[in-house]
Amino acid sequence: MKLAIVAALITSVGAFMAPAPSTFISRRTTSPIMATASPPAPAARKTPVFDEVCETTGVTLTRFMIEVAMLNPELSELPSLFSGIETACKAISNMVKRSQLTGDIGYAEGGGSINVQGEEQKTLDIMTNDVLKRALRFTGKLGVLASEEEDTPVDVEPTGKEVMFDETSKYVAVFDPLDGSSNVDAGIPTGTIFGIFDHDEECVVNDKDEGLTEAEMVCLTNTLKPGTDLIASGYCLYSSSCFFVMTVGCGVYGFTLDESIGEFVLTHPNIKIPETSKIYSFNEANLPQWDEPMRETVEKWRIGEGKSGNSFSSRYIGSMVGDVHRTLLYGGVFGYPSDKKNVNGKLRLLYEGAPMSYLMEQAGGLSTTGTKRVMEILPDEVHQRVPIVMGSKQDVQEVVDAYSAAGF
Ligand code: AFP
Repeated sequence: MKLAIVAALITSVGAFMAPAPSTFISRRTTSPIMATASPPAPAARKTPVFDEVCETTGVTLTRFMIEVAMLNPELSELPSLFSGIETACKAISNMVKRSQLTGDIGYAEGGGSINVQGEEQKTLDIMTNDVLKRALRFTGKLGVLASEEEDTPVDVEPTGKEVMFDETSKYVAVFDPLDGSSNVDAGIPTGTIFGIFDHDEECVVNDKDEGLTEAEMVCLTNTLKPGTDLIASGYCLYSSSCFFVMTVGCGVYGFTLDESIGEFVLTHPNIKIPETSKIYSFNEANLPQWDEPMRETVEKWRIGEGKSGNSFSSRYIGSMVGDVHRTLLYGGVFGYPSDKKNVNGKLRLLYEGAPMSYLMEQAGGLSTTGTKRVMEILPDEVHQRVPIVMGSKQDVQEVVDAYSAAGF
C-alpha cells in the first residue's frame, strides 16, 4: 500500500519539471479591469524538483516550503509563517474532529455572540480564531492580522521582551478560521482559508471600542490590497482527510495530513482544473433573484443547452472550502453570485474571494464577479463582500460572455 503511494508520488513529482504555469499573476498588476476574466501574462517563480523522495514521509509541506524559499530568496521568511499555519490547521482539524466528544458545539456563549458580519458565532469559530492567532503570533513574521471573526485588523506584535518583530515584520495575513462553521455540528466539511500579503508599513492597532486612530487607519489600509498583491494563499479542508492546498504563485499544490507521522505530505502536485465540466455549485434557492445572465446561463446548463452541450449536475455543500476543493479536482463552476437582495453576494473579498481566486487562477481556472476579475478588485473595507463565479475556464468564460452580451 505504502509503496503504491510512493510510486504514484514519484511519478507525479515529475510534474514539477513542467514550466511554471502560464497563469502566474504579477503581484503589482495595475491593468484595468477587463470584461474577460483572464489573468495577465506570467512572471517567473521557481518550483522545486524532487529527485529523491523518502519512502516513509514522502515530500512534506515543510520540505516543500524550504525548497521553495531556497529557489526564491524573496520568499525566505515564508516557511516559518507556513509552519505556523500548518500547526494551526492540525490543531483545528483535531478540534473539529473531536467537537462532538468535547462538547465544543453549538453557538458561543449559548447564543448571542455576534461577529462584525452580524452572524452568530459558533463556539468553534472563536476557538479556531484564537488558535490561528496564537500560532501566527509566534512565527515572528507577521505584522497585521485581519480575520472574519475580528472587527478590525489585529496587531499581533507580542508585548514583552522577546519581541523580534520589528526586524522581521514582513507579512499581513488574512484568514477565515472556520469557513462553513454553520455546518460543523452536523459533521459536514469545513475549512480554513488564508491569504498572505507583503507588509510594507510599521503599524500598531490596539484592541479598543472607540474606533481607529490615524495610525490604525494606515494599518487598515495596509491590509486592503487586491488579490493581485497576494504572495501566497491556501486553505485547509477538514473532511474525510485533512488537506492543505496552497499556492505561492507557481501552480497549486495539495498535501494530505498523514496522521501516522503528523505531517502534511504532497499528494496532489500541480493541480490543474479541467477546462470544462458538467457540475455547477450554487445555492439554487437564490436563482430567481440572480442577475438575468447568470440565471439564464445556469438554466441552459441544466438542460444541456450551454456552450459545451453538457447537461450539468448540481453539487453544493454550502462550505466554500469543500465546494472549491471538489471544483479544483473535478472541474465545474462554484459561485455565490449577486442577487437582488445581496448585490455583492455573500462571500468576503479579502479572506474568501481573493485567496480562493488566486488558487483557482493558478490551477488554470477563472474567477469573476460576472463583469470583473475578482483578483483585481481593490477592497474598500476589511469585510467587504463580492459576487463570485469561479471554476473551469470555458464555463466561467460563458458566464462572463453572457454578462457582457446583456450589456452589464
Ligand atoms: P458559514 O461559515 O456561516 O457557514 O458560511 C459559509 C459560507 O461563507 C461559505 O463557505 C458558503 O459557500 C456560503 O457561506 C454558503 O451560504 P448559503 O448558506 O447562503 O448557501
